[in-house]
This record gives sequence, C-alpha cells and structure tokens, in this order.
Amino acid sequence: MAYCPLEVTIEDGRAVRALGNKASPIYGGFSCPKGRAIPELMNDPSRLLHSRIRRPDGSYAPIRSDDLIDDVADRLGRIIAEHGPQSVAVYAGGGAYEHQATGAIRSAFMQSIGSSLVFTPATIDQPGQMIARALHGDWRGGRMRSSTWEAYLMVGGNPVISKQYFGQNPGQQLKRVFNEQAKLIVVDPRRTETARRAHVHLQVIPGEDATVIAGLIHLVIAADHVDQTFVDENASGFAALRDSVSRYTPAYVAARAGVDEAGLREAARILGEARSADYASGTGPAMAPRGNLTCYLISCLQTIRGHWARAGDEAARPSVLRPPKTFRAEPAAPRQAWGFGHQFQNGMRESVCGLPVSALPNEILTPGPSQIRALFMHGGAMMSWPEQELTLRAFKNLELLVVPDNEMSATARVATHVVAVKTQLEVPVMSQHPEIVSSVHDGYGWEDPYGAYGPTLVDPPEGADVIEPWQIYYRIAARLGLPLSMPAAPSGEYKLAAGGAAAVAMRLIPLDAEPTTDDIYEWMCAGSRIPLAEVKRYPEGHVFEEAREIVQPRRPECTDRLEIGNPDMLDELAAIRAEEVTQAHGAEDGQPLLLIPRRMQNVTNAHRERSRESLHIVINPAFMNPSDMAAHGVRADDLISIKSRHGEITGVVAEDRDLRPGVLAMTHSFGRNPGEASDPRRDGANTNRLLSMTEGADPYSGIPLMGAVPIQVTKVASSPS
Ligand SMILES: Nc1nc2c(c(=O)[nH]1)N[C@H]1C(S)=C(S)[C@@H](COP(=O)(O)OP(=O)(O)OC[C@H]3O[C@@H](n4cnc5c(=O)[nH]c(N)nc54)[C@H](O)[C@@H]3O)O[C@H]1N2
Ligand SMILES: Nc1nc2c(c(=O)[nH]1)N[C@H]1C(S)=C(S)[C@@H](COP(=O)(O)OP(=O)(O)OC[C@H]3O[C@@H](n4cnc5c(=O)[nH]c(N)nc54)[C@H](O)[C@@H]3O)O[C@H]1N2
Ligand SMILES: [Mo]
Repeated sequence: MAYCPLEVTIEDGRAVRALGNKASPIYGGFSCPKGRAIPELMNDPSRLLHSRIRRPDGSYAPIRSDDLIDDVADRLGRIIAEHGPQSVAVYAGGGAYEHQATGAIRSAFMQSIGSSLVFTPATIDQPGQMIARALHGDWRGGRMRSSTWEAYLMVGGNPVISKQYFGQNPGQQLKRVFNEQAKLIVVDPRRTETARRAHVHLQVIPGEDATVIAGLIHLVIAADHVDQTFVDENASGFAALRDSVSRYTPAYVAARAGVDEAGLREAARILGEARSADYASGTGPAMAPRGNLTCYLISCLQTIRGHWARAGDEAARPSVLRPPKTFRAEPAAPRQAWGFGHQFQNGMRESVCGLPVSALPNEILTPGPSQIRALFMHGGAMMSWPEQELTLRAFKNLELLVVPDNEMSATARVATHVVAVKTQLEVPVMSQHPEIVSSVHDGYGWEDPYGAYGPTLVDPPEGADVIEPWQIYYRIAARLGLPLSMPAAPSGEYKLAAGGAAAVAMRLIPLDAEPTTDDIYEWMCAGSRIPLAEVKRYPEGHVFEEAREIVQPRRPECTDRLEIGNPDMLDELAAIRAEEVTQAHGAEDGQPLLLIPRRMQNVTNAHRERSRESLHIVINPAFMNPSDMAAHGVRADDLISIKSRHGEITGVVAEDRDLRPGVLAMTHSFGRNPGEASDPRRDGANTNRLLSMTEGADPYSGIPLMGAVPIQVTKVASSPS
C-alpha cells in the first residue's frame, strides 16, 4: 500500500533483486524489507503455480485453471438458479491489493448476477473514521499541507512501521516535518518508533482515547484557543460540545486515562497555539471500545481549531489518476452514517463503512432463504478475522469457497477451489488504488500530485498456470453469458458496497475477446485528471505540477455546516463520565491485563507463510512490560497461556520496556487453523482466537472488539535455553 518505486534486476527472465528506485521522486530511494523480498517470494519453491480443487477426502488435487473455472461456473450457476443471487458473496480483502483490475471486474460481475453482498475489511479495520466523517461532515477544502504544520496529533498509529499516513519514506518524512518545523503529539500505550520522535507522548490506557481527546477539547476551550470565526461560520453544536467536555478536567482525564497531566496540558497548548496542524488516528483506538467516539472527537477538535485548508491554500491530495476534484473552503453536511441498506439476520445493517464482516459467518451458518452459500475470498480470513473457530465453522458450511492465492495459506487450506494467481512484477501496476482509498482514509495516497505506472516485468515461472483474480470473474461471466459493464466515466465518489446501481453511463465489456489488464486500467482511468497514457511516459513516477489545485472560496449558496454536537456521540461521552473510574478499564476480575494490536515491520497481515525465512519473521511474540513479567513470574522466551472470555492461546513472551504496564501487545494473523498441529515457537499464535465476532461488537459499524481486550496470563513452560 505504500507503493514504493522499485528498481528490479532481471536475469534470464527472472527477477533476482529489488531495491528502492533512487531515480523516483518523493521516495528518496526508500523501500522496506517486504518490497525488497518480492523476488525471493515469487521464486520461492512453495509458491502455488497450479490451481487446486478439494477432493471429497479433504485433500487437494492440482487442476488446470480452465477446468477449475468451468467447475466453479457450473456450481455457481446452479447455486444462483436454486437460491438466488444473494446466496453469493465476496470478501474484497487485502489479498487483492496487488491486482487493481479485480475491483472493477468483480463489481461488474456482482451487479450482473444481482448480488449486493460485497464485504471489505473496512469494518474490521478503522470504521470509526468513516462513521465520524459521516456524523461530522467533510471539509471540501481538505486537510492542511504538511509543509505548513506546526503540530500533528497521532492517536494510536505507528507510521514508521505501518507506513499509514507517512507512506513515502516515513523516517525521512518524520524527520523533515518534526525535527524543527512541527511538534508531534502521540497517544499510544506503547512508546513506539513514532512516539520516540514525539514532543509529547501520552501513554494512554488502551481504550481511553475518547477521554483524552475530550480532555484536550476541554483545555483548548478553557484556554480560549477556539477559532471562533471558523466555528461560527462553519459548524453547529459548539455549545453542546463545550458542555459535554466540561467535566473532562485535566485531573480527571489524567487519573482515568493514566496519562501525565502536565503532558496533557502541554499537548493542548501545542494544538491550541498552532496556526496549522493535522490530526490522525490508526488501528489502535479503532479496535478498542468507542472507536467511533474517539474519531468523532478528533474531528471536533480539529474543527474548533479551524485546522482545515482555507481558500487560496494549495490543496493536499489532488487527483491524478482519478477524475478532477474541486477543493472548496466550505463544509459538506453530515450524512446518515449507519442503519441502511441490506438487513442481516442478526439485525445488523449497512453503514458508511459498508457491510459488516461480523455479520457474515452467521449468514453462512443460518439456514434459510437468505443463506450465503458461495464466497469469493480475497484475503486471509482464517488468520485475519476475529473468532477463528467461528470462521472455520462458517467456511466448512459453504458449498463454494473460491480463494485466489499464491500459497496454500491457512485460508486456501479450507477452500473448495484455490486459484493460483500471478503476483507483483507479473502484472502491471498503477497508482490509482491508493488515490481511491484516500477518499475514505486520509492515511493513503499522495499529498502532491504524484502518479506512477509500472509495466509487467517478468513472466510467471515456466510451466506455471497462473491467472489474475479479475480473470476468475470475467471467465465465469463469459461461460455463463453474464453481461459485464463498468461505469464509462468513473465518478470521484468511492463506494464500499456494491448496492444501489446508479444511473450512470456504462461501458459494456466485451465477452468474446478477453481484454488485457492494461485495457481495464485504461477504462478505470477514463476521465482521469492526468490521462494514464501521460503517466506511462514517466517510468520512474512523476509529480504532475499541472495537477496541483488551489482551494476555492466558499460558494455563496452553500449552507452546509459541520456538526460538532452530535447527540449520539455526546450521549456516549456522558455515559463514560458517569461510569465509576475503578471499573472503567474493562479489566475484569482475574483478567488484569489488556491485549492490544500492533504491527511489525517485516510482515503484512496474513501475508506470511512464504515470507517467513527471507524476512526473518519467526513468530508474533507476546510483548510485555518487564514489571508485568516479574509479577507473572515469567521471563523472555517462556511460554504463557493467554486467556480471554472467548478463548485461549499459547504465546511466547518477549520483553518490551516501551509498553505501558498492564498491557500485552501482540500482532494478528499468526498461528495455524483450528485442528492443525501447531507449535507456538514455530507458528506463533492467533490472537483472533481471543476475540468474539459479535459480543461487544460496535452497533453501528459492526467492528468486533479487537483491542483493549481483558486477558489473563499464566506461565506454561520455561524458555528452553
Ligand atoms: N486481531 C486482529 N485482527 C485483524 C487486525 C488486527 O490488528 N488485529 N487487522 C485487521 C485489518 S486492519 C485488516 S485490513 C485485515 C486484513 O486482513 P485480510 O483482508 O484478510 O487481508 P490480508 O491478510 O492482507 O490478506 C492476505 C492474504 O490474501 C490471500 N490472497 C488472496 N489473493 C491474493 C493475491 O492475489 N495475492 C496474494 N499475495 N495473496 C492473496 C493470501 O492468502 C494472503 O495471505 O485484518 C484485520 N484483522
Ligand atoms: N509492516 C506492516 N505495515 C502495515 C500492515 C502490517 O501488517 N505490517 N498493515 C497495514 C494495514 S491493513 C493497516 S490498517 C495499517 C494500520 O496502521 P497503524 O494503525 O499505524 O498500525 P499499527 O502499527 O499497528 O499501529 C497501531 C498502534 O496503536 C497502538 N494501540 C493499540 N491499542 C491502542 C489504544 O487503545 N489506544 C491507542 N491510542 N493506541 C493503541 C499500538 O500500540 C500501535 O502502536 O498498517 C498497514 N501497514
Ligand atoms: Mo487494515
């Protein structure tokens, strides 16, 4: 997702080395170990070079991709004929990111069969951001540019490792912005690689972010640092917000959230005095309780400070491979955030984050006319979805589970059909996808008008029968005679769900002559600010000066206002304040520690099994503060049982002095499937076994409780050494 430009050395048609491309703009030659490992991964002997089909005895047989598609088309045709199109669903997860044409053809396919069931990871990621934006409204002028910042607030994200928000050479970017120009404030239970650069680090108790942000708002108002002119012109609800935060005094916040009161005051002063700033949050608070509220309050803080781009400013994130976008210094009114669209059997509905993944297993398992029977899975759900046992049960109940993959991953090992797919460098790549993602998450895309295209560099290994994921849908459609079409001029609006066919001009995709991936890219970029052909002229990527945009003044007819007094959110804030502080941290009796998520440099989500050796990834340790290790009588490398209300795993202890005491941090998507032999020292452990898909799930977005999870730790065995 960082799209680091690579320089690849090719010998005898094989990629042998990949390094950051020094000739590319912006990135300064940066690449991370994951990018540099691509050649090794694509040439790895365990790579899947032929598709597989599950036999009745559960083993897998190789099959020609054409035969596999025949079989899938045949079964899918029967399922749709018997049970209707809504028995077919798609999970458009992280597996598809290297194949940008997939989204366009998959949408066309789902529309053609008439199914609205397209799920994405948005509801197990940072849904609070999208909910908050809908409740608060958008600023059509966009964010302030980094060259102007005097302050930056990062709540629960670690860009040095994740590249989210600072995607182009994060170390350099942070140095440039925060060494002299701007002050960084980090809210995180861990003193992360990013927090080390912070002017103020608030080492919050997990799940207490809303308390901290309410405290910052309180202090900003008390110090008279509200941009009253901006608020009067552009926002409503200020009085309600002011009253709601009035009891979030520094002393209360410090005691409740476990942060240093002087640090809290300093953070409020920095934000209050900054003339320009930006505000961001990551997966930490999103996965903890009250993620919507945290994100909403962050937007409110930004708005009372008036830290949005103004008329005459240069706009951040202008379009390059997307249709031109006009930036205006005016609000876009709030919109309905949740409770519309498809209704699931457990009562959950669609939200601005799309369809809730947490409703999906139940839809597969519950018999009835609306039961889901076929699933196309572009991701590592067996590793990445909460409540692994439930996911396994659901997947075993499917008549058709199609998994594109380039290894027999944990998820492939439960599929009915595994489609061996091409990988990076075997397909063309363009920079449109991060631009699209940037319309729902500010951590992606480019602040400057950067565009890039890279052609196919190498062919798949000899004898391989690998296809691209979009070809699965295209070829099924061709076999079943399903017409495929996509918008003739893609709009600037990005939708997470497939539903609601809009009345736009459509381009019919020919079914008699298979297009190339480049053809599809061309169609996807129709009407883009810079034509794809122009972007292709710059093999190193390019900043298109002509695509820079200036924020236009507010239109006189605009009456929209940003909402900073949303009653649902402020009710939630009042409910927190009404709680007893002693029982506030969720740490239940006998479960004194809180489990939080974190990411590691050399591994992305479930992309793991082949990457283990080249990237030296062994396992996901259970990181603990030395004081907690001592209290539990454990040492580094000991085995511990980690138990929540929902499950138990065995982890390997690692010491982390940077972690707040009382917190255990562990990366997701390790371990193996239930029922498979597994060794915590070899495979790591799956934290998703400790989570429930539904209990404690957020009622609006449906995100399960994935952070600040109460756990109990006991020693199982000593370190072997
Ligand atoms: N407990 C816990 N769970 C989490 C998270 C957490 O922090 N804690 N994070 C959540 C977040 S933010 C996200 S976005 C999701 C991500 O979870 P998913 O959406 O499931 O995405 P990935 O794990 O990135 O998917 C990678 C897998 O996709 C498969 N795959 C399918 N098609 C292809 C292909 O064409 N190429 C390749 N290379 N692989 C393919 C491979 O098996 C690969 O391992 O996980 C979520 N799960
Ligand atoms: N190397 C690598 N990069 C990745 C990924 C990866 O797996 N590996 N995944 C990609 C994906 S899918 C995503 S969504 C992004 C995510 O990008 P980030 O959100 O930046 O991900 P993390 O690095 O896990 O940072 C989350 C931080 O939240 C903190 N935290 C945990 N609980 C809490 C809490 O309750 N409150 C607060 N304030 N902080 C908390 C953790 O200590 C951690 O430092 O990264 C992307 N980039
Ligand atoms: Mo994610």
